[in-house]
Amino acid sequence: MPADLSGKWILETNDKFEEYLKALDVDFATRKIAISLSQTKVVKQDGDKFEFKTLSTFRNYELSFTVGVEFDEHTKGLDNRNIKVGQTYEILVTWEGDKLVCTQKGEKANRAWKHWIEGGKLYLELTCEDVVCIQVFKRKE
Ligand code: VL7
Repeated sequence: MPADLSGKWILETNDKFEEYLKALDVDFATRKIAISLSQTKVVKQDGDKFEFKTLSTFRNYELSFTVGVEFDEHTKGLDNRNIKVGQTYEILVTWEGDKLVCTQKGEKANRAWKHWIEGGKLYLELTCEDVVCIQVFKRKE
């Protein structure tokens, strides 16, 4: 039985976020703004259908998908790359136990994210090349 990630979450800690942005080739000025932001994650989950909203005063990012269904992603307003999520005959947005795992195939090696709930908090692990950023969100009332 997969986890329920639904809700409104606010960023509490953001370990190695600037290193992650560097790995994505985000420029210095944008990095300095990005690391200072409060981020809110709004997750809607209906079975295997997901809607993620990452909100901030600077930029917002929205992504909708169904687990097991291939889609392309354009990280518009973030690092502006085209990413293919999934590969023929392979499902790359999956549940690995209670972790929701997304592998983002594109120009950048080893790019992925994972979400899970631990101790009532929402975790997001963002990976690019050899950098692993861990974001922890608490429930926003
Ligand atoms: C993860 C990382 C940042 C450039 C602006 C920063 C604005 C607020 O992939 C993400 O979420 C997934 C998993 O929850 C669902 O879409 C977004 C945060 C952004 C890349 C690149 C910095 C410019 C931050 C949007």
